Amino acid sequence: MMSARIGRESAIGGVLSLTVLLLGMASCLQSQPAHTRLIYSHSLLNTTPTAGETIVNGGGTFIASRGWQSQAESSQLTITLAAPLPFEGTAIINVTNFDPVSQNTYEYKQHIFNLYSRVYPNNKDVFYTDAAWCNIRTGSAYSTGPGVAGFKFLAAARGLGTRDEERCVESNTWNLNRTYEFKIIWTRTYTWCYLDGVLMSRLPFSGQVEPFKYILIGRDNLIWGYSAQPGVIFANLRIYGRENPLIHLSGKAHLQGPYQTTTHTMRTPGAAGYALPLQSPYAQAPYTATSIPATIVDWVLLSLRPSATASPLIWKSFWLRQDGRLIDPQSGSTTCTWPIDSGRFFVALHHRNHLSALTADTLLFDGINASSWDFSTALDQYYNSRGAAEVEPGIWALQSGDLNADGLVNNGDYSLWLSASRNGAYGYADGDFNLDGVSTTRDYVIWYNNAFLAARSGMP
Ligand SMILES: [Ca+2]
Ligand SMILES: [Ca+2]
Repeated sequence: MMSARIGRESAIGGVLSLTVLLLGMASCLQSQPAHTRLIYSHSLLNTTPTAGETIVNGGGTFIASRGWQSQAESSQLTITLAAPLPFEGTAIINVTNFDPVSQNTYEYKQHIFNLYSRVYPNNKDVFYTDAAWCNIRTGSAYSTGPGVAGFKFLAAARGLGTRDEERCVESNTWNLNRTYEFKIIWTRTYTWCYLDGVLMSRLPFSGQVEPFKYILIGRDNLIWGYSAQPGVIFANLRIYGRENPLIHLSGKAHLQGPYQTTTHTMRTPGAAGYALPLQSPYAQAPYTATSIPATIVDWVLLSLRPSATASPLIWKSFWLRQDGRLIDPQSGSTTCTWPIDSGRFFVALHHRNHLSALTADTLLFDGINASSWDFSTALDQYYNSRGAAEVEPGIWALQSGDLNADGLVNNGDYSLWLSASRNGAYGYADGDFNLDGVSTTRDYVIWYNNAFLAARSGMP
């Protein structure tokens, strides 16, 4: 009886161990994503850009149909990408004529492939910044004996405090005639380094705030630092991203026109006796909803841009709820999404008769967590601290009256408003600055006050 019971518990223990093992394997597989969408590639046969990047050949030679060869310790092929890489991706490069045993005769530490978020003449200057980097370093220093050599893989997601490193495959022998493939995968948690599809090292990589933008092949810095392994021929650089990228925003803003100090919320069309159109009024991002919740105040238009003056990367129509929360009409959720790669972007908020607003700074979109921005808390949440009015103490709202969307509230808007008003516009109308369903002198007063203040958007 006793022995049967023990046996059963052992069996349960065995099942539990197996379950834990399988769960562990599953989470390990989950955290090693397959990035299959090509976002950048270059043959490395020349310096001709393929995607707006700049490529500088520092002391190497292009060999027809083979690639770029590092000729000396000082050799470097410097690739400055046109756009930063996502916060999750895979970089692959092929090397031939590769043997760290015989080619690392001068320096113990020689580099082959480096990803950086920023670069300096001496790249140790990145240590005390928020920079991110990954290096594959070779050298006879990383060897278990004569005739063999391997690597050190180094990575830091955010400055020296996050740096980690690991020696790997130090007993490898090498064949100059073979083609080897190096692969670095990075995510929000780890970075992995592979040789010919076999994992060499995995290092922690959490907290990255600066996306990779520089690829240094050979020497790992601009002037001073670790040198290149001479003789190696590099080719066929590829960078992949997530198959279905998505970024997330949790946002809040108020509109001056419909804001009511009695309820600390915005007036809704239902309460004012009219209905919102099911179709977004913004031509940049057409979207038609099947129904619109009664708590929604109006359609708004959001765009993302890498710099304050850059052209928008993407537009999308959203809803603004009476409490100021942005709602994604596709999901009805307060988490707003865009199907693009992670990165750092400014967010612009546009409304059909209020001044446009731009976030005062870039937001980091990591592809996993929702970034948040609240335009309602302070004027300095707005780029250039302009374009908002304090509608009650501590509550800021986009200023109303910009009917022609030129970033100013002035006579140009008045003319348009006057014709709308004379037409007796009611319901959903652009001349309705307070969104109460009719164009009246109440709207004129809003326009007048903002025009008197020479209200203008802070968006460049
Ligand atoms: Ca205007
Ligand atoms: Ca009105």
